Amino acid sequence: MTSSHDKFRGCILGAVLGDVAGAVVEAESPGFIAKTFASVGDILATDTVPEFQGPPWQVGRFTDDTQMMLCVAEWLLEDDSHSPEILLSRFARAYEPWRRYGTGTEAIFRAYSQHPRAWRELSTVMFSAGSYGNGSAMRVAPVGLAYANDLRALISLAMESSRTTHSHSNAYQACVLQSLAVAIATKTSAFSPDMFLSPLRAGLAHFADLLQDTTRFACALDIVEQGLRAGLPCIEMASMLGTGVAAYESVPMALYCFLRHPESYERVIHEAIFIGGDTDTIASMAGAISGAFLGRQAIPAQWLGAIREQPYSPSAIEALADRLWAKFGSK
Ligand code: R7I
Ligand code: MG
Ligand code: MG
Repeated sequence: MTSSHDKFRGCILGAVLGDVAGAVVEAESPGFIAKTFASVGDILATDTVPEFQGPPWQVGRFTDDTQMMLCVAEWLLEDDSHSPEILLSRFARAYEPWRRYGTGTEAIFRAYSQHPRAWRELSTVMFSAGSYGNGSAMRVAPVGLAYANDLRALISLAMESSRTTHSHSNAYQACVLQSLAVAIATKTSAFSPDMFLSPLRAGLAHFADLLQDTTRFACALDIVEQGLRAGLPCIEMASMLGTGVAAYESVPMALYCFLRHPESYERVIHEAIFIGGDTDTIASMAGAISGAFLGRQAIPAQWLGAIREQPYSPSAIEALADRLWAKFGSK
């Protein structure tokens, strides 16, 4: 049986690697990706790819998904008050524009540097009801690891981690679904789709009780369940669920990639990337769940060797996962 220690490592490394591999083809179509690359190994063996603006993208670098997820992990470790403002200040300090942040999120970081005391209001600078982009769900995995055994704390922390940049109800719901999926994967080694889908529906019911509209995610979970029953491939589900940056598309899509291939991290990442669209983010979220379920040993060493980052080398990322496990692993 996979140890919880290995699951913590698998989750964080699995998310980072999904981002690193998916970043190479972010926003490309499935046709282009299939024509250009034969496999994830092939993607990771590439040196650079042209960037829409600016210098070429160096394969092996991670994007905003990982940069902010590492901030969430450090925040959980170092700020016991779990203040959203402290998290926002971490995001803003770590912000590097070339990591391809969402436009709304960038606008908030810029506004925060000018008006730090107005941090509570900044989440609506670009979208008046708050963003429903996937930018908060893609960074929430550490909350699922840390509060796997405390549902109330998980919901509260998932929302607090979203609030400063993504205050739309769909973003909150997405964060709870993604962190819950990670939590369930962390706690179990057995598998059935219902072991995931039932608690996720219960998580959504929490928001329905608050009179929030949960229709988008409730429908998406129904489609996920039907797709699994019919054994539909991820590429076919992509046209039903969507692969865009809206959280209500990419979060259910990532979940499907994992639930369809629970036995293989490699397969999950392959599917999450070759469906096209928001590939870094779907692969990162699917990779977090799959890594938490299968553990670090399921992640190919050769893939990890393709990560080219400092100071967050694979061993430094693993050390961060170890610190999370030391603090939260027995809770
Ligand atoms: O969610 P966010 O941080 O972006 C994350 C994505 C991931 O794919 C990353 O890998 C990175 O590439 O970017 O950034 P936001 O700008 O908050 O949201 C992303 C996009 O969702 C926005 O640019 C809009 O296109 C759309 N969006 C909305 N559109 C209309 N009305 C989000 N919220 C709204 C809205 O309320
Ligand atoms: Mg990204
Ligand atoms: Mg993305």
